[in-house]
Amino acid sequence: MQRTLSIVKPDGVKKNIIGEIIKRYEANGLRVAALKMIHQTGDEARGFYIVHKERPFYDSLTDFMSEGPVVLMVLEGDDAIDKVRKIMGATNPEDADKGTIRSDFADNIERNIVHGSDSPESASYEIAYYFSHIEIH
Ligand code: 3AN
Repeated sequence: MQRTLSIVKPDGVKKNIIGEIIKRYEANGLRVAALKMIHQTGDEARGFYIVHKERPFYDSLTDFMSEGPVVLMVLEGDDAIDKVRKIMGATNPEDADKGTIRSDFADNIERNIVHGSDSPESASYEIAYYFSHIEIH
């Protein structure tokens, strides 16, 4: 059993596909262990993406992540981290396999609909960033 953090980003919320995204996770054997919607500040988004602070897209990415509400969820299941990344598809939707969330819905490499933790270490940091232990079931 493994846990990972997934986010429906502001573009996914605007496109009204929260349910479609959760449905794909559940259909692939993942269980929603925690769920909430927040509209975070720029500082909160910058803290979440602190590992990218030297990257050229850091300001633009964190502006985007705070432009509107996001849906945060903890997903649990066998191999949850890799499973979520396969269901999302490649970071750049042009490279994403057909049938993945990003191939089906994303506009570009930045506005790419969903986030998923990329390692057990980042999953631990990211889950604890948004959820307290009493919110995870
Ligand atoms: P992933 O979300 O697929 O793990 P990361 O961790 O490399 O991708 O990047 C974090 C986020 O930063 C991406 N989800 C995307 O929104 C944005 N991003 C990544 N690379 C670029 C880029 N070259 N230009 C603009 N935004 C980017």
